[in-house]
Amino acid sequence: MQRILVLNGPNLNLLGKRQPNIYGKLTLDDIEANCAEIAKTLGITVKFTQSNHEGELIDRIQTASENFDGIILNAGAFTHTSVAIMDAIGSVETPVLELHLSNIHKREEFRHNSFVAKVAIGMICGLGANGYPLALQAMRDYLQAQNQG
Ligand code: CA2
Repeated sequence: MQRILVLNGPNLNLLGKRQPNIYGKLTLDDIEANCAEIAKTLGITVKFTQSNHEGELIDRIQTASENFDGIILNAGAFTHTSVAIMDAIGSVETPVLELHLSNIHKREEFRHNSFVAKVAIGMICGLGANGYPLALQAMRDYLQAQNQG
């Protein structure tokens, strides 16, 4: 059974409470509950976490391989600024799939660059909360393919 860590970055704890026009009405707890349901149908285990702190996210990326086979990462605004998170991903074997609720390419210019994208296996963005189950399925399939290869 594949074990997947869903890691959410800064301000994502505010989901559903502010700016629903951009990020939707669901709270992070709602999304976590959806992920737990989907995990059962996908035959995977999922741990869902959030941190507002760059160093904490880095620690979780560095230690993920102790308990997880893959990481789904919505690094929030650190996506566009953090060479340190990029380096952490680059330094581990655990595959990372980048995820965003909004379509970062359709938004302000400063959101178009992603440091995470340079080291991620792929990216899902612009599909709102639906991106989370899609990312879980994509990571499950990626890990399965790796194990067969
Ligand atoms: O679209 C995404 O998932 C983002 O990672 C969300 C980040 C943003 O900085 C990225 O460019 C794209 C922002 C998360 C902040 O979430 C809030 C939710 C509700 C109210 C305020 C912020």
